[in-house]
Amino acid sequence: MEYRAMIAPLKNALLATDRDQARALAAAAVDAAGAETAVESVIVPALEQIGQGWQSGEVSLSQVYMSGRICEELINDLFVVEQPPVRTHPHMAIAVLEDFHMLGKRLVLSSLKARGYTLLDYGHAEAQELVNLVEKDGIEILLISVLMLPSALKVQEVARMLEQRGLHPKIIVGGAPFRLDTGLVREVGAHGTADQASGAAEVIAGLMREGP
Ligand code: B12
Repeated sequence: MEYRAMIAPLKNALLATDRDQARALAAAAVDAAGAETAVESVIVPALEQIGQGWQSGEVSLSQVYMSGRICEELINDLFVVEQPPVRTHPHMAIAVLEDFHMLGKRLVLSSLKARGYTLLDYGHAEAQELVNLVEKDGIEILLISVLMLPSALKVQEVARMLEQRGLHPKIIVGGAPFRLDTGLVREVGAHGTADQASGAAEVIAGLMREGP
């Protein structure tokens, strides 16, 4: 089966909470396309379709929840990071701001680690808490993942509080609201974004070339 043709069967397996079938499909997609493409082109679209189904009332919240859990397990198993060459780069951290959609962050983290970047993982953080952590750790590049618009708008609050403390880390944002509205990145005071987790490394490299 061509790997993109696995989206629909994977979606059905997730909705049926059929872990074994979901795992078999994910493994086949990895064999066909490699882990990163399998996640971005098969698992993420399957989850997006499940989200749309929930919005239109065909899918229950418990199905969305279980699908997210299963995908989290699959992604943890698929991304076995081998020892990449260590890079020298500014001090970096990543967080999910305000909301609890954690998979995007997980993918960005794996993708960067696989490319030799080292970064702190703040997990989920509220705006004030995030600013405190950035100050304490002297973070120079802050990556923020969100999936809900209200959380995306909170980035502005983070940027403002950082500014007030005289801190000027580069902020890279990502997640659905930024994919849907390309103007939002600048609006909230961020310096860059990428539609896919695998694009984060390129954005970081660009910001490093620009300098402080
Ligand atoms: C799974 C899921 C959940 C799970 C999350 C489990 C988990 N551990 O993460 C659970 C069940 C907990 C959940 C809860 C809720 N959810 Co929900 N959920 C989803 C769903 C189906 C998939 C999200 C997902 O994991 N996608 C896969 C990840 C990998 O995609 P991603 O985060 O976009 O990441 C990709 C890129 O954006 C990028 N990226 C992400 N972050 C970053 C960061 C950087 C720096 C960069 C460069 C790139 C990058 O890389 C990734 C791809 O490589 C979406 C549907 C959708 N269309 O997205 C709804 C969705 C996000 N949820 C939604 C809602 C409303 C909720 C709830 C409020 C429901 C409720 N009534 O309780 C709660 C809110 C919880 C909270 N406070 O956060 C809405 C949001 C609407 C909106 N835009 O505001 C959506 C869009 C569903 C819908 N169509 O209505 N949800």
